Amino acid sequence: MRLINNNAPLTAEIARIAEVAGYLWERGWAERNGGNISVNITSLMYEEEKELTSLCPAIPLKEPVKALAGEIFYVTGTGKRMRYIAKDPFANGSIIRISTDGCSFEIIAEEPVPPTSELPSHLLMHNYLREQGRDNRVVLHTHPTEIIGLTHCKPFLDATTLTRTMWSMIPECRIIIPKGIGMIPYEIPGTIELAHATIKELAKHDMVCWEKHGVLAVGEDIIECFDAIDTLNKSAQIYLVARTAGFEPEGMTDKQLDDLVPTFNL
Ligand code: 2HA
Ligand code: ZN
Repeated sequence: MRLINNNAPLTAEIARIAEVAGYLWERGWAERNGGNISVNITSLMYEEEKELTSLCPAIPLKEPVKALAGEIFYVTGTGKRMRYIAKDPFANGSIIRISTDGCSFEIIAEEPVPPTSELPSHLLMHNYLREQGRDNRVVLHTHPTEIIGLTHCKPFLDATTLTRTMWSMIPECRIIIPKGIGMIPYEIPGTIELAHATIKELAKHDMVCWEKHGVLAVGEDIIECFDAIDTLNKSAQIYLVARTAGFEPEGMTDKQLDDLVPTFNL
């Protein structure tokens, strides 16, 4: 054990990450090693923990993340399955520290588990959000079945159409996802191109769909990120269940949606 075992806030945060990994598996959104998670845990680390020596040589980053210099993240491991992360987050993920020049990272605990292939993308997103002064700690990527299904339907590749239709299925979707949903045309998974396209959309949204691939959400809290994706997927399920039953769902009216704005301070 490299971490100090009486660090209750850190232990609780890792337990919340494991809890969400379990939900992703239970929801059927995490086939094989689908999905990945990174959480900024710098503020939860004891000073001695922040100084831990590296478990492996520093790993260079193709694009520097200067706004994250010295910051510490829990990240899920490459090829690791959510169902196992849920049971043992330290055998299936690791704690990394960004170098002081933002050009590389080191694995400092608990075991030298190589991070997700999407880590450079996650870090670019954390870096961008930090530069914007947004209070972001979490990047969560997963494969929600019904939402991915909708991205196979041309009209929903238009973010405005997707957002309007999903909002109008249930009031909660309008309330929980007030900034709407961005849409990224298909890109190869794990590429920097996908990361840059996502970052553009994060200027306006906290959640983006990746065509024929999945969803990425950012936020302050991992449970809230999960809840937002869960709410969006619920809307997608309602839309599809109506279509399966043979009718086009009516959807809430513009007025019904607009009336939620003052009521819930959206
Ligand atoms: O981590 O989901 O997008 C596996 C993936 C890549
Ligand atoms: Zn994916």
